[in-house]
Amino acid sequence: DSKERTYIMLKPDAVNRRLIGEILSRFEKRGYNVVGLKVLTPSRELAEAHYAEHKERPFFKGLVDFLTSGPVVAIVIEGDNAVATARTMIGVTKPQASAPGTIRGDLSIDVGRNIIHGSDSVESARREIGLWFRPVEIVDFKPVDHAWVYE
Ligand code: DAT
Ligand code: MG
Repeated sequence: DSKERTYIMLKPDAVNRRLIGEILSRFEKRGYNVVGLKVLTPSRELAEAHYAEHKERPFFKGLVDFLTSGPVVAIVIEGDNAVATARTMIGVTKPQASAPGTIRGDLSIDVGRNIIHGSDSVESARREIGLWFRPVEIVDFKPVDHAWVYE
């Protein structure tokens, strides 16, 4: 399914460190399409809704403080197996356990500054895209090189 979508978010550390282009280019070069993209500083309500599954965890407040501290880049990526492949490209939650070659493994050190979010399942992706984007903010398009990326 070359139309699978995932929600990717560059956190305030990535934006402040001017890593937007570096990170976005990895998905683009791989062959994934950017079909939604915006910069915003999320409200507390939005950040808490995004991380609702972690609301009882000790790091929740710090996580929400961090996410609301500065701009994030909200992104919808589309392509075959986008959810799982993006997670592989991102690495694991702890940057020091993330392999070199992954985004976190190449560009971050600390779990609280791990620079990027990626949806963990197709269900989460649907929920998160709905939280961060209105339908009109996501485009339906097929790049002209489609046949050079997919057999
Ligand atoms: P992921 O972002 O890899 O999906 P997660 O959903 O378990 O990881 O946690 C969401 C974010 O919360 C994670 O990117 C960074 C932060 N976090 C997770 N575990 C943490 C911990 N033990 N200490 C501090 N922050 C943590
Ligand atoms: Mg997660």
